[in-house]
Amino acid sequence: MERTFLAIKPDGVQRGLVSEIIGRFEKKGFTLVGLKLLHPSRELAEQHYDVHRERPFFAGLVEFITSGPVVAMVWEGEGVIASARKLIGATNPLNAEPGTIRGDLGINIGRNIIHGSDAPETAQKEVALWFKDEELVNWKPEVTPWLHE
Ligand code: YYY
Ligand code: MG
Repeated sequence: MERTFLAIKPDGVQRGLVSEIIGRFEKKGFTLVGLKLLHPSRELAEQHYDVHRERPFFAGLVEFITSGPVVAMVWEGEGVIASARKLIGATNPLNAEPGTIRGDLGINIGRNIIHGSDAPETAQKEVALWFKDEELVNWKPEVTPWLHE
């Protein structure tokens, strides 16, 4: 079953948006299989955003992501990687559609509340970077027959 890595960034945690955000993925019908609150190290943040290392915003991005606790999560479900990206919305909250997390809750690209893996390869890499195997729970909600034909 497909899995993706999502992280509520320090702004989302500081603003008290954790339950609001987790609720959206729960209500959609995806399954939470990993969850922890942690204050990311610089090393973890730099590895996570390695593809952006040469971009002008990299230093500020790492500074921000390490500035406080983050809620790291793994969610499971059919099509969860692409669907979560849709629920999250465009990178710049000012361009994100209403109804998306960034569209509803944010106004600034450097404070865009949540991260979501963008493809199957990155999802696999990010899940492995943030979680040990034993931190992930294999389970199937009883509600499954009511979500799938
Ligand atoms: O995947 P997503 O988070 O939507 O955007 P990315 O293009 O991967 O950029 C990662 C992260 O970097 C973004 O969430 C905010 C920040 N950022 C920025 O501060 N300024 C930019 N011009 C582009 C991205
Ligand atoms: Mg990205």
